[in-house]
Amino acid sequence: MRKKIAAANWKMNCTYQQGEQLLQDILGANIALQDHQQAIFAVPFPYLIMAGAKVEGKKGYSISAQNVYNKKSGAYTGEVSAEMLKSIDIKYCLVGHSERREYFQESNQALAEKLDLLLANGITPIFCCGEPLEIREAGTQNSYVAKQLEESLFHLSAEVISTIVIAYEPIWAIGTGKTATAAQAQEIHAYLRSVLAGKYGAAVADAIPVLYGGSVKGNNAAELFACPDVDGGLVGGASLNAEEFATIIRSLP
Ligand code: G2H
Repeated sequence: MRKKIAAANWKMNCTYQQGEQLLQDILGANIALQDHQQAIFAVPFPYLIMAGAKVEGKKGYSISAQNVYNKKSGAYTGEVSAEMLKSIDIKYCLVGHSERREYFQESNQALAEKLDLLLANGITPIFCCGEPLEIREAGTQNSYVAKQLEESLFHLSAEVISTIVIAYEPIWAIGTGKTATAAQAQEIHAYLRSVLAGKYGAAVADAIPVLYGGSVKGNNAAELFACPDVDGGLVGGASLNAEEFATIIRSLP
């Protein structure tokens, strides 16, 4: 069975103390995860070690970075490398969130480099893709996201790509309160899987979890996660509320 994942993306929110409390409250709910279920917290860099200590020994709970630099090491003031993340035992890292693509001009090529560095360091990338509103309105979202996959992922071998996680996040649904309907999510997730199958074969495509992101809440998670090609969610706003994120974790099939 494919992994089912509830991933919190705190973005640039919470002080250290608030973050510590939030984690404590969610973990305090003691939600037992099955072997195929994962709860992941993508927290700001300064909180990674604290968060790692909090989830230590808790089955199915892991910590993710929100970003990594696309160079190995060197004179890049202010940046964080994959090797640094590995050295503090970080298991996951978001790559190419739409906010990074938009505000920091991250190209598909630069994202491919980030993926390679993470994978070389044993960190699982959560690769984000998704179209802006004008592309959805023009009806060309399929080719738009297919290009994102092709340019950032398709240099990977079948064996390696089977280990990553993909998050589909329609930009028009991020933080806007507009969620893609379960039917819209299922349709494009199935399409993404068909693109992966076209390149790597059905077995590889079937192994890759594809999360949905964009205004996932406690009250819509179960319906979205019930779609056959939706393997959980990447959750922003609603992950900042312990009760709501606990509900989202409990909604994992
Ligand atoms: C999409 C999502 C989490 P939100 O960015 O990555 O945010 O749930 O606030 O729409």
